[in-house]
Amino acid sequence: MIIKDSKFIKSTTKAKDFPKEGLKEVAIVGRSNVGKSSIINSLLNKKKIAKVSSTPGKTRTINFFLINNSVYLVDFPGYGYAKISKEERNSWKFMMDSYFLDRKELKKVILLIDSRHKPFESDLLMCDWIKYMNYNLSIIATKSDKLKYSEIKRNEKIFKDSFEVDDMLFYSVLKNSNREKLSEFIFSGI
Ligand SMILES: Nc1nc2c(ncn2[C@@H]2O[C@H](COP(=O)(O)OP(=O)(O)OP(=O)(O)O)[C@@H](O)[C@H]2O)c(=O)[nH]1
Ligand SMILES: [Mg+2]
Repeated sequence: MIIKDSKFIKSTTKAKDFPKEGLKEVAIVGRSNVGKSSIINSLLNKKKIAKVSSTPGKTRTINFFLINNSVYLVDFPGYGYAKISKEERNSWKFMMDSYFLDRKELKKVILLIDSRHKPFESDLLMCDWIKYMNYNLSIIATKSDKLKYSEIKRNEKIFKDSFEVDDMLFYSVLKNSNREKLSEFIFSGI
């Protein structure tokens, strides 16, 4: 898909505020700090459309971005952040459930994982949860600028085996050179 137009529509934590036009949606999920908001900025070629921070826990709401007036890209708060209270964890889970448990508009989930690390238990759980709900799932391994080509190849095999997902892309927002490929990857099949 060629992105001609993109705009931020809304941030919310409540199901009653989710868009109601019935447009297709693609969700971006992953651990805190893995690079969800950064990859949205890179994809849309806008430096600050999604808020980025080097401190985990930057995104606290569900954020809807409208692409070409036809598809919503949805940015979520991350998980796996250690310094979080029980109440915050519960409210995160409540927010995730309110969106994911019955979202007909959701055509695909993109799970972001850190290309440098072995799969985290929380990532494997998220992967299982998405599959259990029967959503289409693809994986993007972020921050690939930190790895050598041989390390990418090695980790790709580990990730494909652990997550049992074939559809996988390594990406770096610093290199930013594969934006067309990223767009194709994110929106294919929806
Ligand atoms: N080297 C490198 N750093 C990256 C890349 N993508 C993101 N980062 C950095 O990772 C940090 C976290 O990025 P965010 O996009 O805010 O991460 P997030 O997943 O949205 O985090 P939460 O909103 O807390 O869930 C920032 O310091 C980014 O600059 C990448 O491809 N390469
Ligand atoms: Mg974020």
